[in-house]
Amino acid sequence: MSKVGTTAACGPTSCNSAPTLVTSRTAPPSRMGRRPVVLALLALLVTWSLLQLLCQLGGSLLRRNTSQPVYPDGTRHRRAHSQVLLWTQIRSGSSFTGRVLSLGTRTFYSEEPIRVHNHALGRDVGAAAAFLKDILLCRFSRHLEYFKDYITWHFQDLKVKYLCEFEPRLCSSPFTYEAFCRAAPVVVVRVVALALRAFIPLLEDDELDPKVVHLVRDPRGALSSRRSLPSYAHLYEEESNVSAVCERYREDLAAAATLRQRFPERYILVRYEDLALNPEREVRRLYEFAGLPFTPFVSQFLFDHTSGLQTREVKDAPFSLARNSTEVADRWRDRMSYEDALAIQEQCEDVLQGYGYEVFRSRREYSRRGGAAGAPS
Ligand SMILES: *[C@@H]1O[C@H](CO)[C@@H](O)[C@H](O)[C@H]1NC(C)=O
Ligand SMILES: *[C@@H]1O[C@H](CO)[C@@H](O)[C@H](O)[C@H]1NC(C)=O
Ligand SMILES: CC(=O)N[C@H]1CO[C@H](CO)[C@@H](O)[C@@H]1O
Repeated sequence: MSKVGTTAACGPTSCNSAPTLVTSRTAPPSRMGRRPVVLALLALLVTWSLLQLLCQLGGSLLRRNTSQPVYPDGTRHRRAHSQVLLWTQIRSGSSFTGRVLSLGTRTFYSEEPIRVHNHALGRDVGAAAAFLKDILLCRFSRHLEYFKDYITWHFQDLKVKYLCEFEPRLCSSPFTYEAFCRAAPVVVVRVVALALRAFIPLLEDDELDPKVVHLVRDPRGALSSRRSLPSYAHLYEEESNVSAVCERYREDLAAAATLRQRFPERYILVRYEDLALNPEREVRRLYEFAGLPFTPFVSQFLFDHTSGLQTREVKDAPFSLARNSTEVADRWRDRMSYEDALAIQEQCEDVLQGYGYEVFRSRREYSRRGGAAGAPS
């Protein structure tokens, strides 16, 4: 598995997570020290998952027999869990956000494999939606390729990561994953490849109960970050071509308006920059939306990973917001020339305004950093 970590290192949004994994593997002292903690966590997790599963099974059997109208309209059957889709594009902070959403024991975290492993599927919205549905319903055994290539090395969900480090054989079976996934009250899936309109059929599907977290980043920042990726990180033409990128943002903006109107409680917009500037406020909002308890553990995690005070964490933190996140939010302006920014603004101005980002009108404005002065137009 460590071989996978070094070669196929680039996931949809993170190229830095895999090397981290490798580092932690080659550091035996800290692993040894963590063993009792891992065991305890694991025992807790297994017990808790089994209980959840039993409750759900018991609940659904009882309900099926005794009371017919679980749902008043009689068409919807009882769902084992709810689903949260983290809908985003690459280099937009979704590794961090996904990690934050899957901190507690109530979630199970998956990734859509479409961008990296099945890119062509992304062009067929119907087929992609059907595939996503299987992931949302934890049907991993129907997609063994997905399971083998993808899940096993993506350790965003620490619960699964510890489990696999502790007992690799458990992680070689899709059924283990299905059991853990089904036991979790909330399944979180990160979606990177697809335009937001692909979400609409999932909302209309009676077997699902999905919500969408639409995570966006200033396209100038996202493009700047994509341009600084190493060459082995595969970037698709539509992810680096400015006019194509702006078009994707534009389409998503239109889909967002539809979702807001038709399913107001199922859609939330989160901006990378707000997350970086006010991590706790934004994550509280996210947790409430997802129906997850915001615990002191989450709060501590956020502080450790965004305050910039935990220098020890910087080196082995697998996400981009691990430093002083206030500074990270608009660091792209140091890397991108005014001319490059102008070229993007030319194509993206409506999009920037639609998402509430500042459009710079002069070189002076661009180089000025005035905190609150950069108010959305
Ligand atoms: C970007 O895509 C557009 C079509 O969307 C095309 O006309 C243009 O040549 C592309 N630019 C580059 C640099 O490839
Ligand atoms: C983080 O960056 C902001 C903005 O540059 C600064 O005001 C703050 O003091 C920094 N925090 C730490 C802990 O360095
Ligand atoms: C196991 C159990 O409780 N079965 C009951 C299901 O409901 C029918 C009536 O609808 C009963 O006859 C069964 O005993």
